Amino acid sequence: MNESVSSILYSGNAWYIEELYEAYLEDPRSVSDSWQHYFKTLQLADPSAHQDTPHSPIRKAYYEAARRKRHAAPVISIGPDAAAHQKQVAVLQLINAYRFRGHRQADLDPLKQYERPSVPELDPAYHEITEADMDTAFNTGSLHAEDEIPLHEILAIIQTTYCRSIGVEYMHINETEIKRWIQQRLESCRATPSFEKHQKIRILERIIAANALEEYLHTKYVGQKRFSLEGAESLNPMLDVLIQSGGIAGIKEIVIGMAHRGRLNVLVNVIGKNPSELFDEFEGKNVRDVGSGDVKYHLGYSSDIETPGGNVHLTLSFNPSHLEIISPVVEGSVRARQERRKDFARNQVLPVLIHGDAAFAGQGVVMETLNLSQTRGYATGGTIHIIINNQIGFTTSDPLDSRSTLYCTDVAKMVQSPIFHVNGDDPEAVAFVAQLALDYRMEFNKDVVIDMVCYRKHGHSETDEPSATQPIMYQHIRQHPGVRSLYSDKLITGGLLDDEEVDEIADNYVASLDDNKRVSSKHAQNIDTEFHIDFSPYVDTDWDVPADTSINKETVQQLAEKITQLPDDYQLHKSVQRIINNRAKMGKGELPMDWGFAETMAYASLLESGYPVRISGQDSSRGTFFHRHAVIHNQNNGETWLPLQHLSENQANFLVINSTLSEEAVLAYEYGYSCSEPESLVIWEAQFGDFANGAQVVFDQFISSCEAKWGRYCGLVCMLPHGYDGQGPEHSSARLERFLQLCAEENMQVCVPSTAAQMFHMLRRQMLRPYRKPLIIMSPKSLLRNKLSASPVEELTQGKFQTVIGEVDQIEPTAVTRLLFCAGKVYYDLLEGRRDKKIENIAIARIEQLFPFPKNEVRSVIETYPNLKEVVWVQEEPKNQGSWYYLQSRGTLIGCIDDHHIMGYAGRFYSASPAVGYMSKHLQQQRQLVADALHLDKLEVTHRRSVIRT
Ligand SMILES: Cc1ncc(C[n+]2csc(CCOP(=O)(O)OP(=O)(O)O)c2C)c(N)n1
Repeated sequence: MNESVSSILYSGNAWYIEELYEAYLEDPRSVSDSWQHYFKTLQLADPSAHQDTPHSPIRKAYYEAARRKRHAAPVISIGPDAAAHQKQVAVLQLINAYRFRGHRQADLDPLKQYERPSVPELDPAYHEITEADMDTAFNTGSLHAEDEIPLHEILAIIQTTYCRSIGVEYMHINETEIKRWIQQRLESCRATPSFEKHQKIRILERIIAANALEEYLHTKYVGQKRFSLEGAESLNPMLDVLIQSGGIAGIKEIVIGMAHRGRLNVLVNVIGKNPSELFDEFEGKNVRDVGSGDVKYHLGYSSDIETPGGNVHLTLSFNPSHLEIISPVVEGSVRARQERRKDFARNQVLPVLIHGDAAFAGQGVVMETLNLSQTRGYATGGTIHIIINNQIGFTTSDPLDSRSTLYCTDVAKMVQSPIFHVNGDDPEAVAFVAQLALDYRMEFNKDVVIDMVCYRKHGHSETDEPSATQPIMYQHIRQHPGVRSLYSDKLITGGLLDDEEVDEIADNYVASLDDNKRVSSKHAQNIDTEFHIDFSPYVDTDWDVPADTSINKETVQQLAEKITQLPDDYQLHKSVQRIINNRAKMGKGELPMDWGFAETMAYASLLESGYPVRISGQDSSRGTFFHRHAVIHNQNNGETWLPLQHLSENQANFLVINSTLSEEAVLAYEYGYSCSEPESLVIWEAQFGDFANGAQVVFDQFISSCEAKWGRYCGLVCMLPHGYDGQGPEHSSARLERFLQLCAEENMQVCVPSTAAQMFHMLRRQMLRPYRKPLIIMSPKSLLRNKLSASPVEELTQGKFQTVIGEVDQIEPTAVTRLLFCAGKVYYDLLEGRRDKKIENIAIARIEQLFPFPKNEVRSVIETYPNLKEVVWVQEEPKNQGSWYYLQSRGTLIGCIDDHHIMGYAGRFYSASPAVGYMSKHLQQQRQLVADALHLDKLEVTHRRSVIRT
């Protein structure tokens, strides 16, 4: 191979070579001899090269479509002179090098702390181009210039485009069409915006407002934390572009997620919170009458803003301090809003996520959220990510410490996102990039990143001293005039405004703050409430508000038929066929109904009543334990069928999703979804309950506390498979104790259903009651196949969810001296043990809802037994886990027993690990705890007895 050809065959040039190859295939003479020779040998050497070339019909169609869309770029023409051709190739390589790596030499840092790195490929000499070539005219390829211009002009164009205030990474994108689109947008204007006077003044106004608010708060509330935006004021004009241009592009709602930095500023200056509300919060007044409340920089807000394209509803999500966890929450909320609007193109509701540089690079949930972005169950049509890259995370500013990547944004390349780095000191470039990112998102429905490089004027908060750890950086910052002054000067020098006019903008703004006037863009007057989320039916309702969850016999039969009907010629796997056959029998009452049937019937009946159902989790469509089969696979051709989508014409939407292998982002997403859609049954299912620990932050910071902190309601259901089957430490416990510890103030429900019918009624109750609180279910595993837990089909037509199930056998109440309470599958071990040994003085009751604790029901069970001496809690979990500690707290079991009762415990002993790893040991422990509970002294005691009395 010719050396100069081989030297450019590095992967970065693949796109360029692809183009040459395409030209070669169309007309071999259109490329130079050396390339002809090379392509010929390539084809001879590797016949498979043909498979993925434009010869393949798919590729050909793709190229043709791309070519049609592309602007009229001339095909590279290479004349007969080989040396000239080589030079031309070198020039094209140089142009391409700027597309790939120009960002490395872009002017991005307002603090100008570092020398811009030298990048060999950006040096003409690297491509064997000499000074003498500079005046020679070359073909520019597609640089939006005349066909042939002198090389020094080409160089000026590519440097202007790629190395000024905007540094672009986009050549990592696989799709040529997308690369071309970005290239066209950048190169056609040399990445140099030309705003009109009124647009520039609007940008300036937003910068002055951003800056003036911080100064106002600084003087009025001395020493109070506000996580100032100073140094990053260009964020506000950027958001202004997204909102105003978003409105023009047809966006109706924007949901914003952001952390602490600049949040107060965005709330007041962008979303339009009344300044007086913020001032009240600074003064510590309890302005929002919600439970325990939250600090001001975590609060959300909504408003409607006028744009030339109509009103845009803005929502800033409530979020905790835990960095980045708001990202999937926003995505879930956006998806719910899109579905409410039937916005299946996903172009009416836009997610905007504002990140810190350290958090974006450091928090794993960022990657998990990006991984959701193009999946069927989670896509939101593309998110605009904005990084407030102040080049520091608390005290960590050295990239050697804060990340392993060149840029803080590199993780976004995993979804082929283009990345626009932009200097925050150039607000026009910032506004240009915002428009470009928005257009990109609307065109391709994919994620896009704006990395606004800026600085942080003060410490992490205003009470923090930054120069102790960043002395040099803060020397630069102290000398920096600030973007407000830089941009004012620019407009004054350009003759657009004079000093007085600039001062007037600032004075008017401060006067508005003094007068408590709204300072954001114009608020909309005629607000369309059609798509507003209405939680009013659920305010101040109680968990025990009655709900008729039964369905009549005809409905049972009709639904059972529908969920077992399949299209003709549908070949099922034989195990699935058996399950479907059994479901048909269950519907007719010929078989007791199992959990899979009962659950499916709950969904079917809710769908028929107009409640959409959305279930997500790992392998949820089949069910980890092979019990659900919400998606049926045709064994002949792989087609799928979802019976629950074929109930009737007017049914609500059913969606079941095999989620990505994430807990944190997926659970947060479902939380966000359910908070925005109270009329949908939203279920997240863990594969095994303990994997929910990867999402603990979501339980702690959102699910259990969103109402107390922010007054937000959420009806999310979490199914956490739980139960001791001898599968070892990692698959036994959903860590029930943690959920019970989080329970207070009726914040959520924790239930352990023990029969199929209970599952049915519990799921229906979740929607039919006017009550929206999270429901945590310790869901079954081996119990799914336990015949004793199956229910007669009549239980669907009568009854309701029972928070406590009392004794089911014929036990004479006066004979009972010991009452066992338990939850979940251990009940069946106790029942069998007692029946087996014909014990008559022990009654067994199940507490199916552990929180809110059903005191009255528990007490009435206790009162059934006049000669009762002992109330014993029986659990499979070790003593330091499960419910035992919780049940000793006031308001629970201990509060229900009388003075003359002894309260005892039968269960596993204290343990560091949730369960043992050996089946034999598990069985031995299980026998022992049942023996302890049933007082079977004959049983050999092989480990320390675990009955205690308090
Ligand atoms: C998960 C999590 N870890 C740690 C913190 C504490 N913390 C708050 S802000 C911050 C630095 C964030 O840096 P960056 O993302 O760059 O944003 P900046 O504050 O610089 O705007 C840290 C470590 C937190 N809030 N959440």
